Amino acid sequence: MKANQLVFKQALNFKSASYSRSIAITSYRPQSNYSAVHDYSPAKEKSRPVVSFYNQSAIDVAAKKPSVRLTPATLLYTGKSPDGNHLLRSAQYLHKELPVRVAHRIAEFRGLPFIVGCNPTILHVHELYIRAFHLLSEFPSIRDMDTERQYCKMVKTLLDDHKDVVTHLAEGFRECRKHITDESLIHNFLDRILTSRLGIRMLAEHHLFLHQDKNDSIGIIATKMSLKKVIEKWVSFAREQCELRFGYAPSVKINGHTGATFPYIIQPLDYMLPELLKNAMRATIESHLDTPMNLPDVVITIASNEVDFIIRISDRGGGIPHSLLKKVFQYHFTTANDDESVSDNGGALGTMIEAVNQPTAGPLCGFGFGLPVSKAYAEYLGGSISLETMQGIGTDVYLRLRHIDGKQESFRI
Ligand code: ADP
Ligand code: K
Ligand code: MG
Repeated sequence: MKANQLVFKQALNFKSASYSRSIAITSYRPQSNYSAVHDYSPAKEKSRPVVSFYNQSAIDVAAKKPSVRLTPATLLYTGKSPDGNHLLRSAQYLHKELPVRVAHRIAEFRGLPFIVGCNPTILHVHELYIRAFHLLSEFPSIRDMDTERQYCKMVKTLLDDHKDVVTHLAEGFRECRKHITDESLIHNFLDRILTSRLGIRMLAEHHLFLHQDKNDSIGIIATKMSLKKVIEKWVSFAREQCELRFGYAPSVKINGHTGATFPYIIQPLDYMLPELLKNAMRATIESHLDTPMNLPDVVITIASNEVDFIIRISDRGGGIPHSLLKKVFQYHFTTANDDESVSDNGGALGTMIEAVNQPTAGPLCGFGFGLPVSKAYAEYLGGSISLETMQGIGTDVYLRLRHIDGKQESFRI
């Protein structure tokens, strides 16, 4: 590592006056990367050290601005115009909004305790955000479709560069949380960065998807989502995971409003449902190890009304002991043994908590992120996750979410 990079890495976490001086002396050379917009090159960009474009004053200015959050209804109704003008307007909104959101996150990284901010994995994510800020804030105004295409290309690359952020945060904080006595500090930081990330990704994907011409969706909004079908997709996935690990899986029954279809955003469900289903199935199997051929069903009940929809997942997996009940929503809390979880790093682990982006594989349990992340996402979407457990029998998990076209205002992304 070059000397100036090292100083930068150390300096990143100081909030003192010497902090800005050390950056100023060693590094900052303002330079726009976009004199020639049309040759945005991800490879060239990535080879630049973060230190070469770190611009704290620009980040400070952006971090002071408020975020402009949109309702899904706004996304839905501004989603189409024959002349393509909606694409320009949507890109212009992102162009203004994304740097602000990223700057807010950078400010939070800087507010972490020194010992946490120094963790190499966390520092890596911090640098990813600084790089993203640079790319997003230096991009020239978007006035024509040519620039808009370049912008999409950059946003796509950024989404890809950031796909493993949740895994990295999980690893980084697992390593350094022993130094932190205040559990809520980590909890609040992770809640905020993960939900903000969900919001940014939904907005970015919405814009990219607006380019596709589909009958059943506008951007990220599935206009006639069948809740039962989405659930069934994740039931198959979770059962496959069980079969891989145990050789068998419990059956699942779905009842209630099984015919319900309504407009909704599938991405967050694609994270929450597999996590909740894996938990129910694992508990079912582990509490019936003596009778593997006679497993009780997992029963899912759907209810949809004018305001919200509710998914109840009931298992007969023995329930959650009194002594653990308070802990299950904590980040990193798990009852999985080390050997059944995080043995191979990049592969299974990488994908388990990345279901939003790569919903194809992942172990049954292990990082202790399933419940807390699902709860944070549900609350971000104006809903909730609650849990009723009957010790000795089983657990009911209620996932409650607001309709985006319901009688009350839904939520803001
Ligand atoms: P992980 O699945 O990686 O352990 P989670 O946050 O999904 O992390 O769950 C945390 C813990 O909560 C699990 O390890 C398990 O002990 C407990 N738990 C979650 N759901 C259930 C359930 N349906 N029945 C029994 N225990 C559960
Ligand atoms: K947990
Ligand atoms: Mg889990």
